Amino acid sequence: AEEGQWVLMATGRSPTNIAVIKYWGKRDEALILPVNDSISVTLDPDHLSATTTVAVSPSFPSDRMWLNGKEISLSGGRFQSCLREIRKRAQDVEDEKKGIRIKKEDWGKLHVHIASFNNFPTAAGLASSAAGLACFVFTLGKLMNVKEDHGELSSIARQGSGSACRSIYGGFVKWCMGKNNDGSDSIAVQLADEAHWNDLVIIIAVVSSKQKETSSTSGMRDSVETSPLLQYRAQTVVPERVLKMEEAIKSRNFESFARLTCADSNQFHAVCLDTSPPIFYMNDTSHRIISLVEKWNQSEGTPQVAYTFDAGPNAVLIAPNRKNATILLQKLLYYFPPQDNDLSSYMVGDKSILS
Ligand code: 2P0
Repeated sequence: AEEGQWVLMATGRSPTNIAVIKYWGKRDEALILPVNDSISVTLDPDHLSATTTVAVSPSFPSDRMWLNGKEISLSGGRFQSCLREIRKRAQDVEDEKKGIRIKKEDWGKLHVHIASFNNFPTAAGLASSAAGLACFVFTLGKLMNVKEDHGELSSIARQGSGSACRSIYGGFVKWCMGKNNDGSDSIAVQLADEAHWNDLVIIIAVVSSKQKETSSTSGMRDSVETSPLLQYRAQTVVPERVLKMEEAIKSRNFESFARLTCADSNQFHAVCLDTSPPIFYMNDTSHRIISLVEKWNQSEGTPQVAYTFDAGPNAVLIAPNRKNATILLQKLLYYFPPQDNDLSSYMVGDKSILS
């Protein structure tokens, strides 16, 4: 092909992840370094994931990006950070069939076009930035023949959105906060792979598909500046909880996993309430779902299902098996009949959440 006419492309897919030990608060805003470790479950890519195609061509005069078919601005610092970090690590690329050779020193002169699609409603407030940024970094790395390992890629994705670093891996993932000031050790590690705890079923109850009022980024900034509970949580509660959660995951101990997951979600929302001015992410329906689960768990004497809520009112419910998932869906349908129109359930994972 003549110069200026060729286009080279790569496509990738990344699922979103749900934190069971929450990330809330940064110690460095520019590098996105957190105040505590966090742990998450990466979902099955068939359900909530981003698919991204990155193209490069000498005929592209600038970097451009489309999200769900609509062009969005790439001028935000976070995309630029990821683009810069991947470009720095780009290697020689050769595509004999197309007769394309790109020397690593030439990548700086080439512009990229990025098209990303979510297979779930972006507006539903279901952690779309985690999947999107992880996918962007991973696919760009593939296109530019970047040789760095998953840990290094997670560190780059982190600079796009904190929670994105955990979506570089499937299964159960820990984001280690790290000690260094340059972020070199603030990376994600896989605790257990996709096949480890196959029986778990995740159900997402969409309480509201409205966009959240307080963004995570500004919400956690306010919490760091004003919440005394956040300091206590980060220094005293989370370190111990992370160890217990790692143990619960390793031994597939659902009782311990469920208690830790619910407690951590509740403490995260307590930190939000402890922020000045207070941040309300959950609503009345969210609270009713918590009561429903707590009553069920108490009546059985041991957790039947775990709940966790992120920066919005939607409930993420984790059942230990299909039997409990089915009972849960029956309860949700009974207490929140569809004509109420304030809650629709979305079941993630036919056989399991993990594939
Ligand atoms: C988490 N959340 O651990 C927590 C729980 C929301 C509640 O990570 O500023 O979108 O891009 O680093 O990653 C949401 O925060 O924030 C989040 P930035 P992000 O999943």
